[in-house]
Amino acid sequence: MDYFLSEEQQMIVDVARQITEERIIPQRAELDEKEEFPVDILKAIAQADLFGLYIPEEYGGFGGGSFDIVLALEEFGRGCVGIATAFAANALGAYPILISGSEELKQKYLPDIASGAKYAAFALTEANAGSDASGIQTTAVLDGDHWVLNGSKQWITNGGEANIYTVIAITDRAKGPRGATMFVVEDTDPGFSYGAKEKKLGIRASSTRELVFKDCRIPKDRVIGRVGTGFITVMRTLDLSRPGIASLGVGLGQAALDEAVRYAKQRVQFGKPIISFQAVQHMLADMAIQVEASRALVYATARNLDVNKSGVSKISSMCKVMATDMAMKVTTDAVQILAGYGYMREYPVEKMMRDAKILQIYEGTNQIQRNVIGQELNKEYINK
Ligand code: COS
Repeated sequence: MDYFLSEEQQMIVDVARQITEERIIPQRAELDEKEEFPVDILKAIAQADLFGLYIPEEYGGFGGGSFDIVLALEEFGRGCVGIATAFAANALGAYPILISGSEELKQKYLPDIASGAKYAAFALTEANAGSDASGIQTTAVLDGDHWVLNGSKQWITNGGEANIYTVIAITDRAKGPRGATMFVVEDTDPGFSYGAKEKKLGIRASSTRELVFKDCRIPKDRVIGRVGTGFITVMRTLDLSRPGIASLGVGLGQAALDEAVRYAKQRVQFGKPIISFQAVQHMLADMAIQVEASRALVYATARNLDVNKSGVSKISSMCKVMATDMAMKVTTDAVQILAGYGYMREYPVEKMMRDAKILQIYEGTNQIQRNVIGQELNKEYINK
């Protein structure tokens, strides 16, 4: 399908594709096996100026938006969702500053994120607050010219690798979601440390780690937006970032489809390539339909987000659900088509299936996305 990309958009795809072909695909199996963070590949992405795709030019970025980053993430996701996640987590970490940060915070942090000189991460989840995001326990208390943070954050992507963390903490428990505030914490801040690196089923080239705050003191001006607006900043951040996760699903689904078609053309059973059997053809056809339909929805959503800055929760959740459920199904079907070979590590599809699972879980489970969609429908139809 031709999506009639502009010259600039096609250039983003071409640059990301070259990095995927030359750097990501050759290294993905080894980085996955060794659970190694892709430092060199991230440097190559930074050299290609893709870290600042969605950051305004005045802060050293490319000045693009959601559609630009979605195009790059689809390509990286086609190569390796683990490596792509290490890259994507920077945008998730930067969005709170971009959405709600003061001019000073933007000038201080965004240029380094845009150049890839410093990595960013987003810290919301806690041991007892996953889907129930407003149930966080980490606290921040004002003490003179500093905020003092106590608590811990769990399963933080880029944990231990990032230098800039956007963290939500409770500043007034009595106010519920209106009593949460976001802060920037730097890796060198006193009282900030890391827990153990997690061992995961998939996306093993990305780092997932606990963040620990023990009387962590940060300057007063590191508040992102106004005190008490942290939960809304988090929700708006996720509205922006979820299409990125969806695009990883599209790239991954495309990669699994490509592997399955290539294999089905060369695998001979009962004297014929297995692609000539209708059972296999129908599986491939369904995979192709689902990949293309997901891509169309993700592109339409990202283009919409670039125009409408609010009221986008429903479409953002819709494309996240569709593309990531698709990725799980399509990668599972690819393993089925490659059968015994598909189950073995010499072939890439078993890793694709392992990587697909997280897409249905992180940045809000697909059950939470359906809640968001359902609630929005309820609101829309209230007067109809
Ligand atoms: N944009 C702006 N504001 C939003 C918003 C959005 N997308 N979604 C909610 N809000 C506001 C609400 O309007 C409400 O404000 P008021 O207090 O003024 O009414 C406030 O935020 C609280 O909203 P709500 O009552 O809907 O919050 P809930 O505690 O019921 O939580 C869900 C809602 C479940 C949707 C939320 O907790 C969620 O998204 N959970 C998943 C979190 C997640 O993705 N975790 C993954 C880890 S991050 S990698």
